[in-house]
Amino acid sequence: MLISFEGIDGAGKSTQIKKLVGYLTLKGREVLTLREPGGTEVAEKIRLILLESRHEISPIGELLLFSASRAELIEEIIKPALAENKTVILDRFFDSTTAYQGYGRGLNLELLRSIIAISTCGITPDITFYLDIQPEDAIRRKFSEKSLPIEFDNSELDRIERSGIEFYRKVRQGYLEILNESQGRLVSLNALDSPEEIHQRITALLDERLKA
Ligand code: T5A
Repeated sequence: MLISFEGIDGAGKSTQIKKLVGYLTLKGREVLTLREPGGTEVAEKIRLILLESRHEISPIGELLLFSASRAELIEEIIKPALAENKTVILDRFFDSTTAYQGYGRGLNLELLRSIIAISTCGITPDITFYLDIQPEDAIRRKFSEKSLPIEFDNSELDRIERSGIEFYRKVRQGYLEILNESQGRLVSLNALDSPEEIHQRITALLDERLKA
């Protein structure tokens, strides 16, 4: 089974993934968690370029770098893990590309679909949990220890995070479009609920799907 988590930065994906890994492991499943971009030696190097570098990267360059990282992860780790019947949990997958590079940066969605098809070899999650949150709430949560308003040129922010609040509004709108078109693959969760409430909903849904 392939499960992905999506949402804007600070939505609570990593928090939920940790809880879900505990739950599935207790149920006797062999679970592998991976994050994008990253997950292989080459993909981690691409992650550094994408997030940590101070260089300007064009939208199309950004798209191709995220896609190259994904292609490495698919070939080296995801395909073999699925073949061994492992449960793979992804902290972001191709919906992030559609939301961030498509809706956020404004790249052509048809072009994106073709590149996603090439980089994933057509592999699609069985279920995607989308944690919905307004950008302002996500920023407040992520930087709760710091004073507001957060300046987006803050040197502690990564390259994508420095894109600004308007960018994040477009990304969230993109996720809502993806959700509408997903024919049930994406499940929307209110990221403002407590971590435990969200976890209960995720496990209830997964148990239901596994039974079916
Ligand atoms: N990107 C990625 C693209 O542009 N295109 C792509 O194709 C791909 C794959 C990756 C960046 O790359 C971009 C998107 C991203 O900008 P990243 O460093 O991997 O960056 O960052 P994120 O995936 O955004 O991870 P974050 O850690 O920022 O956010 P999470 O994992 O969603 O949030 P989490 O769980 O760390 O929680 C954040 C804070 O909120 C608290 C937590 O304790 C933590 O303090 N929290 C809650 N508080 C209250 N209620 C809840 N329900 C809470 N859940 C968590």
